[in-house]
Amino acid sequence: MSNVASDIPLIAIVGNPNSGKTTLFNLLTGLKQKVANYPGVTVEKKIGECYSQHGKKLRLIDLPGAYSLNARSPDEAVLRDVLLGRRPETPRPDRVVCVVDSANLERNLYLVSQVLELGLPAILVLNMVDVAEKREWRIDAAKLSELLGIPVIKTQAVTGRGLIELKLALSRDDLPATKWRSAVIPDGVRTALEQSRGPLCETGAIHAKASLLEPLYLLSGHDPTHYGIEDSQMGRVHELRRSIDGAFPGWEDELVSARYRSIEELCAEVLRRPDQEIETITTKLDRIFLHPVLGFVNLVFVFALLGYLIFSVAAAPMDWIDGWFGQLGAWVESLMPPGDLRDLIVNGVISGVGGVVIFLPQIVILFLFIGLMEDTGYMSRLAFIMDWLMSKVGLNGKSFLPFLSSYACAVPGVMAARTIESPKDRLVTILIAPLASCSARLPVYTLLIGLLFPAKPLTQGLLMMGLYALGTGAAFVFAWIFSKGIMKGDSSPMILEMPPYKRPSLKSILLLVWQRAKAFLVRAGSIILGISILIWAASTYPKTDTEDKSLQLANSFAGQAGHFIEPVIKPLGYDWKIGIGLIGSFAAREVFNTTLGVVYAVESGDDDNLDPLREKLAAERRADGRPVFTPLVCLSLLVFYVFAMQCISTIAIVRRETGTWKWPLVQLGYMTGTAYVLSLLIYQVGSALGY
Ligand code: BGO
Repeated sequence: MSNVASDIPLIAIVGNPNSGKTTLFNLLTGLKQKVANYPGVTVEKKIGECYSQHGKKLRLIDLPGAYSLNARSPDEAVLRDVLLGRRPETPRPDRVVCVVDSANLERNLYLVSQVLELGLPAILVLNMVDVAEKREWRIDAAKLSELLGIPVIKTQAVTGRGLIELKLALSRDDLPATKWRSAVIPDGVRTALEQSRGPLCETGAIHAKASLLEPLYLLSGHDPTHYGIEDSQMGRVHELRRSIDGAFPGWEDELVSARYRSIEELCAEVLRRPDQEIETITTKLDRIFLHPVLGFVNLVFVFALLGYLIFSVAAAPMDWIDGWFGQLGAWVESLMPPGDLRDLIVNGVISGVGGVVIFLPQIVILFLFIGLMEDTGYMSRLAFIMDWLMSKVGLNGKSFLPFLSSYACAVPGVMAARTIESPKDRLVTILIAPLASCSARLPVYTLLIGLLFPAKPLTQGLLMMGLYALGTGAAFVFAWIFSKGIMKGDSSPMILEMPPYKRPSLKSILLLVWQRAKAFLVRAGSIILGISILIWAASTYPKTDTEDKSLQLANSFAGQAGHFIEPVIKPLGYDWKIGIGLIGSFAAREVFNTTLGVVYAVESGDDDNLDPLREKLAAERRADGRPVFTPLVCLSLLVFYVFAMQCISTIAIVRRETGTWKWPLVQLGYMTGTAYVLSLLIYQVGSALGY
């Protein structure tokens, strides 16, 4: 999105993540906003318009949340670069609105102190005053304003409280910048930074007229992505950094401490807390949900309940959908004369798409559950309880939220890893994210578990939970291997926001469920439909001059492909028809069901293709009369699907997020390799033991 340079002032909203910036931005701009990405990075850029209390037009930019300008993540690097005017496509803001969470005043003031020092006219917004008031914290805004020399306004962005005062302050043409300095750069360091200016100019990192803060933040940043610096020049930047570190050991830590000391002094003057922390509902509930033992018991209970609901509650609506697709197929058959076109519609389109759409009820339950956990604030507690487990494998709790979203789909999960500061932790999280059993695996799990334990919802639920646990456990093991053994780099300490619990909003949960259900149906109606037609065509052509449908299938393109890979998958217990399913599902996992649906429908001809797929699989026999889908084969397949990397979209997003093909290929290799070895072990050992 280009920004037309104009005389309308550009106002940046900055603050820590979860301080309420976006809520405030939405409150000010309403629907007048545009969302795009900053070029070169996957960080969201939000620009909007609003009017001040005196009717003056203003442009607002909601900058990425950050804890410090010493950037540790791409989000923080973008914030630093925009505020320093280092991003040509985004003009340097004319003013800043610093948003802080009043209930976390000291920590939030760290970033504010750095931003204010940039010398821009500023307003400080003390948001979430309601939370601070509940705890009986008294913040003297007038005194704070006097000490900082800028307007300080209390708001509650979710209700609009303080909005008028903020808009009045935004109207001021004489908005001041602060004179407050929280940290003074020692003379020696200042000289060294001055001296680094020349070499930094040569690398193209800064302009000759750049303020001293540019070398300061570039040389004390921890994120390797420096905007506008060629990779070939980064060596020079690191060299400069090392030389300052060598001459003034610990200079950065000293600056950090000095800043915190000034903030403490400031807070001592303006903040009064009760001697004893006030008990809120949140602190009471947290005593249970964050308890080392009770919290964990609760977590297991929540996931067991989810597994059970997915099988018990979803069963009836799944039967209805199955019935509707059956009737639709029968109806089309009764209307059309036999032939390839009827075959395509009934066996390709209806069987293929129906085989996936039937899982809609389970997807809806899964997302209702996720929505409920997110909207009540329980999700952040889950991340907190998992922190100790994560720390055992060399990660921190921040990796858990991206991992948790991967249970829905690895694509948003991988994207959510952007919030992790340490590049190493971020990469490890991206590598293990697809081991979380995503919703595309659900159809495959359900089909195979149904074959293993027909009509036993409790056992089915437990096995389902077992598969989720297997994927999760494996993710921890691989995280440990990657972070301890293979990759180097520091892990950053966890800074996790714990929002107060709140009553879930039915509207926002239903919106989430609707969006996910829609995405699922759109996928079924586009990608899955396309693949179904392809698979139908591959299983129908070339035509063999025979009445025998099985022979026709075996000679088709799909049959030939299945036979081609059969030697590789036979040791796992799979035949060539399962092979066709495996090949199909390398694009997307749920295509396994689609493929088998199409393959068996094509093979069986028109007469009995309306039976549920599970019954057809149960009846399938090998040449020697033994069933194809024995319990051992089902188990081997289930384990294969827990581990194998079968998702083009995830591969594409990992390529985009890591900027190289190396990592998606590593992921494809280690996941599919593990899937193969474990499925092989299960089948071979199980067979040897006589199962
Ligand atoms: C959740 N008061 C209170 N009490 N909450 C506020 C206020 C306020 O003044 N302002 C914002 N919030 P963002 P960033 C949430 O989403 O604007 C809340 O990152 C939840 N969500 O509603 O996103 C706001 O842009 C589940 O809360 O912040 C949001 O800076 C449980 O603060 C959160 C509890 O606001 C962050 C809260 C699924």
